[in-house]
Amino acid sequence: MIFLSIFEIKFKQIIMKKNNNLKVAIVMGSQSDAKTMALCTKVLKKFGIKFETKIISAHRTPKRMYEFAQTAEEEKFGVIIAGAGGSAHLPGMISSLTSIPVLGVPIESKNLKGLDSLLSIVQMPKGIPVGTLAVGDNGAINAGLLAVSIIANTNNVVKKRLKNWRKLQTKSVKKKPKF
Ligand code: RP5
Repeated sequence: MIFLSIFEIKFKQIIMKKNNNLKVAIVMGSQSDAKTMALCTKVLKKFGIKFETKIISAHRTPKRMYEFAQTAEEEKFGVIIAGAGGSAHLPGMISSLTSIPVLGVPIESKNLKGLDSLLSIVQMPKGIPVGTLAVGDNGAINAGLLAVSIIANTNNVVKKRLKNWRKLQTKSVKKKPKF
């Protein structure tokens, strides 16, 4: 029994070591998504997590999307954040090609204010999941934070930073409103 738990601890340490420098990929369908998706990069920088950014469109650059998703694991990405607007199939298509967790950020579109993007991303039929965040800036920031949480599972330094950041956030909320 004791031997087993020592073995389990060692195994966990090995897995942690192997995964403690996983990167995050931030991909977006168009240059026009960059302003929103920049908020993800801000979050990741704050927590000292490595990331790469790319423009990948499911319909305009399908080969690029395929190649990216096929090589994402060997490139040591631990999370993929995909932002897209309109008929936003990018996150779902990427998720269909890799088992790395995919977080979808619905970009606020001009005509439908992002409702089109939200429904396209959130309504994935069972079998291929996409973790869908809120429309626009809130979604981009929370996608960054969720990526931090996922990376924190195998990286104790990041876990500590996340816990501290949450404590500070809680402290910053005033008990009484100002009028
Ligand atoms: C999607 O189409 C992109 O994610 C973007 O949100 C939307 C519009 O793209 P542009 O026409 O601005 O390039 O693929």
